[in-house]
Amino acid sequence: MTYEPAPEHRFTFGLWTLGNVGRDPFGDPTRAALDPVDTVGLLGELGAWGVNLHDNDLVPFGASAAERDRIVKRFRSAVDAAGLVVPMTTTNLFTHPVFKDGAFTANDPAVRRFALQKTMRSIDLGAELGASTYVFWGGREGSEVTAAKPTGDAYDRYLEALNFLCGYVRDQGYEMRFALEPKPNEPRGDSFLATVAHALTFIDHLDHPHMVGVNPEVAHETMAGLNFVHAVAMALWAGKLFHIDLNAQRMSRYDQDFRFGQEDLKEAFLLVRLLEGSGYEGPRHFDAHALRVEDAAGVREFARGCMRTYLILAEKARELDADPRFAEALAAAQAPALGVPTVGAYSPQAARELSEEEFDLDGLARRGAGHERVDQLLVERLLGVA
Ligand SMILES: [Mn+2]
Repeated sequence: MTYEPAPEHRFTFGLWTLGNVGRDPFGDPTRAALDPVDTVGLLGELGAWGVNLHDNDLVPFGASAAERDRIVKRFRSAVDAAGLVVPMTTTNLFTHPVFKDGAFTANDPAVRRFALQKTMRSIDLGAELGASTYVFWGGREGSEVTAAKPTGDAYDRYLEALNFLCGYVRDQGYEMRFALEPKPNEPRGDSFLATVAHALTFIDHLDHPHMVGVNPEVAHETMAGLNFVHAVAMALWAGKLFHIDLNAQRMSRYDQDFRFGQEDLKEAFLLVRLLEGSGYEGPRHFDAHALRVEDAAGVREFARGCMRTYLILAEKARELDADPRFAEALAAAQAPALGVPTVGAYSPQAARELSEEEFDLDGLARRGAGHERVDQLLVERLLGVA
């Protein structure tokens, strides 16, 4: 295996990822800004499938209609020349000071209306570029002062915004689905739609829930101290994994957006194994950036590293699942038995039979689970000594 990325692997990067200039809350940029056309060229050269963007990664805030059209046309040519696609786009509702108190959940109704207008224009841009997924990361939807922003009202306004935008997409006839991206905090003290489970509950209340899924991100769920593989598995189980943001993160830190696989290799491995075994056909999107200490060569190394690590882990997962010792260990751990219904659907007959069943409770309680051997085989495979 050469682990060379190719378009069929469906790897994508945002303009903002390779274009990250290394600014942080304490320091100025360490790298020059990249022309989106150059980013697209680099992605094509590295074997990526697609490029994603926020409206303002491409078109500056406040650009005239003529300027916008000129920029989009030039970008479109570069995307085509590089053999890429634009599968996902999103809106920047967090950089401009007007969004300091949020966008769809800002207390000021004028800010909320402007946020919707900006998003409609950004959805038009996505449709023009052929994007089939539109991501909503909450950005500054949240607060530091809970008493100043009634939470139930905020969720009412969030719901109203998403319902309005679903209506807009349907009315325009765009083939586009929405994916909500949860995050527990940062830049706000507390964010709305904090986790994947929050988002799944929210979606059930929408007018067109089938149009809306989730875009889980490794870093965001990990910041909340949660098991990311569980979150993705639950999204798949609910039929709601519309997109995914891959990166790496240590728990209880700021949003690190590290190269995929930089931290917690075992979780990265389990995630790749889950995605590759699930039938998920969407993009493998890296929402990450090179470390602030890197230069242009480091940015290239970062992008190649994300994709190579994914391909290496996918191969390890195939090897593990083809290993008869691992299958035996899973059988001994009764993992396949979890796929067997417990009692089936309720019926008076089934209830009668169950009420008469006798159990060897001492025997059941004494039985070892066999989980240690499963994990050790997995670790040895990951370490390359299997
Ligand atoms: Mn993200």
